[in-house]
Amino acid sequence: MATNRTFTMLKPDAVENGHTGAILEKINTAGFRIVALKKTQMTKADAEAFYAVHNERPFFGELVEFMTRGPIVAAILEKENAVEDFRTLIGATNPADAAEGTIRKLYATSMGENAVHGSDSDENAQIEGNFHFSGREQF
Ligand code: RTP
Ligand code: MG
Repeated sequence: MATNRTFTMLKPDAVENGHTGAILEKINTAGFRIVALKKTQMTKADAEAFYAVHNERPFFGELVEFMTRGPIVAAILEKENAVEDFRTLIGATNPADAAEGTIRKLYATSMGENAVHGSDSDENAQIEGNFHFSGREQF
């Protein structure tokens, strides 16, 4: 299987609750190589653009409010089958449905405040990674 990349954000709830180190350790142990990594905070315009695909959904305003309320940790990750394997590692969107041992099962508090983002396709992984990191920040 080919090596490819995914993009993740440790969301404001995970960072506020002090789970950054534990989540990065789980990502590392699962075999992902860190290509790019930073702590940053999204503006309202950033979050509206990043989540534009959801702009008609009823939770959009709440999502933008949440994602901008504090710092996030953004990262590009590399591994064989990265997109699918990372979504398996993080678990279902709603932590109540997430499998035991997944990052959302361990660290998410609700459907909205669910600790981590994971890209849903190779194409979106590239778009999302380039949204947060320049070419000079990706190794
Ligand atoms: P993500 O994009 O963050 O990795 O999450 P996902 O694919 O599992 O879920 P998606 O459908 O893309 O939704 C994006 C994020 O919006 C929030 N959400 N809230 N209150 C709600 O009903 C609701 N539904 C979605 C979550 O933060 C979700 O991760
Ligand atoms: Mg999604």
